[in-house]
Amino acid sequence: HNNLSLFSPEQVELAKMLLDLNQAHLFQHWPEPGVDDDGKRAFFEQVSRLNASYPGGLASYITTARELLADSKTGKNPYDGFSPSVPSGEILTFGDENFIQFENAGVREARKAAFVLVAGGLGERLGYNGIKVALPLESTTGICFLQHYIESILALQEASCKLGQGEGPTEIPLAIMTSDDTHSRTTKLLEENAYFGMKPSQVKLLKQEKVACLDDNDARLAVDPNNKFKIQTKPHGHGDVHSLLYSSGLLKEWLAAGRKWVLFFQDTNGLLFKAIPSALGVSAIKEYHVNSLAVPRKAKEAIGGITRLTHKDGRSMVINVEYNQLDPLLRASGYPDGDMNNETGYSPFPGNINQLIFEIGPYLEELSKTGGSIKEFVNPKYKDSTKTAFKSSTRLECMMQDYPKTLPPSARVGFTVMEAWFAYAPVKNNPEDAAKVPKGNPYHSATSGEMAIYRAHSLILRKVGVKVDDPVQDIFNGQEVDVWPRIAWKPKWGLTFSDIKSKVNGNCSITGRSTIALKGKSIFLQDLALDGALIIDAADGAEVKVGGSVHNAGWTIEKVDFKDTSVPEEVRIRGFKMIKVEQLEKTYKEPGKYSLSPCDK
Ligand code: UGB
Repeated sequence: HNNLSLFSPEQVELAKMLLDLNQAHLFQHWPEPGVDDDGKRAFFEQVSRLNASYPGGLASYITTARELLADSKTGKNPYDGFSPSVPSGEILTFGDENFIQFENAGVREARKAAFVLVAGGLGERLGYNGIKVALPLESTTGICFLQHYIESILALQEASCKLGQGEGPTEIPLAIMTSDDTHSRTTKLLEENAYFGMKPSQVKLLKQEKVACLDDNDARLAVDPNNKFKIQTKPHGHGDVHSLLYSSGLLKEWLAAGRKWVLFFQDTNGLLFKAIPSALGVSAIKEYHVNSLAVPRKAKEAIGGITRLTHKDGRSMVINVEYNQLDPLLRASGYPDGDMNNETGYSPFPGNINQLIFEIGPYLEELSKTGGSIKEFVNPKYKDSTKTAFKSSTRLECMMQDYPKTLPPSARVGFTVMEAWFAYAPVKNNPEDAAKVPKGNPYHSATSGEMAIYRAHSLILRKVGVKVDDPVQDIFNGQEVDVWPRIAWKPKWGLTFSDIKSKVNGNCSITGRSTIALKGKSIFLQDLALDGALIIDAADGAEVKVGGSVHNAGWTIEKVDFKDTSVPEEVRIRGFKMIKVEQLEKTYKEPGKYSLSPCDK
């Protein structure tokens, strides 16, 4: 009964399309012409956006939804016909000869890489009110994840360009996928901090759109409970990154500029860049079209399992099976106990850390066929066993690691297993949930994320010959953790194992109560005996040799309860803060050669 002249011809077409898709209910509550006309036009603007941002438009979304909802109703197993087995991949041990070779190859290759950070998720499990990339990586330097990521890419860029002078790209671009939940805060963080030293033109933000919610098995779109002229929407998942890279033209641009690799990574893994150079080396040397990074996985840990799936008809693929599906798949395939640790104390299926490296050429070729659409899934919560009504609206979702599902068997899909201590320390769980994690499984909390960095740095320095004290156990926010000396460094100080090795000489030692932060490229430790806190900041061009005995009251760790709202949220979710009692702090702003060898102090 509405007056069609109120609307543009495109809007009338959208209305017809919705009627054809059995969505007449969307218009049923519309008042007569002249009433709320602006609301009606806004409705079409939203429909137009939803239609344009989904490969194949709303018609395709609704058709797929009906199919997936029908499968879900009949309880169809998405892995029907497939049996799981443990695949074999490249296994890397930090610092050994093999690792160093891959690392060197990776640094060489890095100039031809582009990075993609998926940061559209709000992190419901963490329950933090800000964006996760703004969280401090650790509280010794206080730098946030985004700064650490950007500085790591810049350090890699510099090291790579030095190796391959004169040929190919000289800048490594960074694309960040945001969503309505994170976009403006991510932009603000970058702008307020001068892009953490990256050229603004080097960073591209791609915003993912949410998708329409579904009210029933016939995929009727849900009306927003707070606005009758709006379709309710929810996030579609990190899988959107593929269609966005394709539709924005960015992938094409990268390939045309001579780039070969695209590396995807997630919002809070402070160790990741220790694994990047070697993993990229594996991709280059093994000529993998797809390389997923993995770590040994504890059974039931909330990370997907890398699995070989072999179909009755002979097809076979190596793919992530998401953590909630691995146990039922195993039980249905002759493993009556499901997802269990074996005699090694770990699940036989390596854990997917969702760090993916694709070769751009074959990736773009595949996307020009699919438009970047990824196999989706639906997870409705039904009211009862008849599965006819939902408790609340649902939507289709997709995951970036499902990309290989549509690849032909000829595609070279591999994976690289790293030890978790240097490759994986995400911040995903809130303190209460982390404290309930079964003993021996990783907490994946802000507390464990920070402690993992100190542990990794301590173990790396041990590998290059520094005497580092053993950790002590302590409990923060109900989580028992190993507390190592608080060793922190900027990516430009130590990007690779060889790099770190070249900066440590003689007999160095660090006691368990010590804190050290190395913030410059050319800081060399020579016969340093540290017992206290030492902070060195050196501008590029300032070469500082640090040695001798440094002894002071240092920094102490004070416990904070996560319920104590007088403390900032990013501090209380980790359960401790640093008290800076006394430190030796030196800053070298001018280029030149310096030597710092304080006596007992
Ligand atoms: N993200 C988006 O950018 N957009 C979205 O719509 C949703 C998320 P979660 P998840 O490595 O620990 C993944 O929520 O999905 C970003 C893998 O699926 O932290 O539960 C978001 O900002 C799983 O196999 O993780 O689990 C974040 O950066 C396992 O590998 C990223 O996507 C697990 O990560 C991941 O989102 C892991």
